[in-house]
Amino acid sequence: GEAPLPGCPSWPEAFAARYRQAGYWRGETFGQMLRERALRHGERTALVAGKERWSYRELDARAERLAAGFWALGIRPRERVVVQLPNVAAFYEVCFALFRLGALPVFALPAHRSAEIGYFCEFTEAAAYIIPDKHAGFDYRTLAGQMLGKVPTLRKVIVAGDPGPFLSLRELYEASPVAPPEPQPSDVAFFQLSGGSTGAPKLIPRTHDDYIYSVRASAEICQLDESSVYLCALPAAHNFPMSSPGSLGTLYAGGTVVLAPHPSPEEAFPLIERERVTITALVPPLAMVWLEAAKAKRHDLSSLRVLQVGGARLSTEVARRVKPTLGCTLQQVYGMAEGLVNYTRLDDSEELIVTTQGRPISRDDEIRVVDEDGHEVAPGEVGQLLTRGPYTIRGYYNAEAHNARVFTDDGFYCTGDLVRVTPEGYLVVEGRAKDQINRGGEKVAAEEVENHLLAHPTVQDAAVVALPDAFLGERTCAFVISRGAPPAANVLTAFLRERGLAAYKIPDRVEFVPAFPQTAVGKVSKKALREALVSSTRNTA
Ligand code: J2J
Repeated sequence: GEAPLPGCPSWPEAFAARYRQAGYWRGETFGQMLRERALRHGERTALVAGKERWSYRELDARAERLAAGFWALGIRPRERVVVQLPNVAAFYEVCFALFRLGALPVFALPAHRSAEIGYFCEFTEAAAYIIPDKHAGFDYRTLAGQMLGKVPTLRKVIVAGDPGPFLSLRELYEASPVAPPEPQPSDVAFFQLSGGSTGAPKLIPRTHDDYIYSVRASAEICQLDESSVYLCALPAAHNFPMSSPGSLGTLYAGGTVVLAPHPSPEEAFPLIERERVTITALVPPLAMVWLEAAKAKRHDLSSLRVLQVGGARLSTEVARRVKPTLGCTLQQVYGMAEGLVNYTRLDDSEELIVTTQGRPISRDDEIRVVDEDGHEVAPGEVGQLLTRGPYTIRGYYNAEAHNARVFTDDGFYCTGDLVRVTPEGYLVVEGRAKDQINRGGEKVAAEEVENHLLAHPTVQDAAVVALPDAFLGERTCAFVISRGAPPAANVLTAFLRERGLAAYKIPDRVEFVPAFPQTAVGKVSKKALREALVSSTRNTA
């Protein structure tokens, strides 16, 4: 085969050989997988989205023609394509077309704006950007116009919908069929985004081999088969609804993926009733909203067998309500776009299901729980989780210095999560050692927001911390030391919005302070800031 993509650390040959030998990596690509499913399940429904219902044959045929269309446009294997689509059928034809061509999607979220998209386009030297026309009141074509003006590598903007001045996805179907060269199973297939804790988001290179393994094994753990109907209510491009087992796991198993345009009960419950949905995935705040709404019993949700909850810590109290209220099995999912995914198993005891975040997919997921000096803690003690395995990356894309910090010399990924391991070998997430806020499953890197705040002339220094919240788990609070008289808080939040920062990263609260508390070594003590906030909130409540 060809040399690996530059800037993408890979597994040492001895590990790769072991993972193949053990049958994890089976030498399959996503392009081949869909083709094979189309042969096997031709007329079964692969996808339901709005008025669209695509059979496996149709999805495969569309991906094939679109791959030819991308090729005719001049998009070549290994070129990066920023894909920012909401939960629409086009997302999947675009993905599979790029997979088949070996061009590499960079999976942006619909909430991202010019700050994030500009960064992804520039950092990956993207050749194309694929968007909806409008979604949730935002016109992505305006954003695309700005990107074309500032990213020299960007040659094409492709719109799923009314193209305005750009190319429409539909036009690409008209290219004459060609069979572009197909990628190798060991090639990088796409980039996922890291939740991150540093100034710039990191890109996660996932190969066909490693991702298909995680998808296949996840589908088995969740007992998916041809009769499974998966409701994709979270943003389709996120790693959780994409692969744990998500829509790709459902397609792997020959089931049906139903797309919800929005995860609210108003949108999702009628779909569950109409399509007889058997499994879906939520973040904890949504699970709480669903449990409340289900009490009204306005919809028949009896087809639902599994409710997966993950992305942030689910409280034991809420976890206990799932089975009595929805009549289905709860499955806790603790995963990360970098790789490792843990599941409670469907036949686990209720106690394990409600009190733990599950155990790894693979026997070859290696787990180490270490203290601040990197020494393994005693069994059952809390420490940082390090992991290595057949679907966990060995490094981020083009990030040598950062990789040296968050991967050990022997290739373990330092998750930044504080966990303990139960006697049964299940993980419980106890906290975090990384500078990140987990806002109801949406990850905010403190430093990224701080850097944007520092660009404002009145901001001398900024520290972003998590504020405990009953609904989201955490909200963001920005502590700011101002130069001279502090501006109004909404001047700063408006400034961040103008800089094109995604809405979920805008601080929920801004507090002006004369100085930051410091640690013994003279760094900003975020712990002391958090504590000050909690006690002042208590005082004002
Ligand atoms: C506590 N924290 C959790 C959980 C993730 C499946 C499920 C989730 C993700 C995901 C994913 C948690 N309890 N159950 O990619 O395939 C926090 C941890 C973790 C970080 C990863 C998947 N589940 N977390 O959330 O890349 O801090 O992936 O390191 O977005 O979310 O975030 P992300």
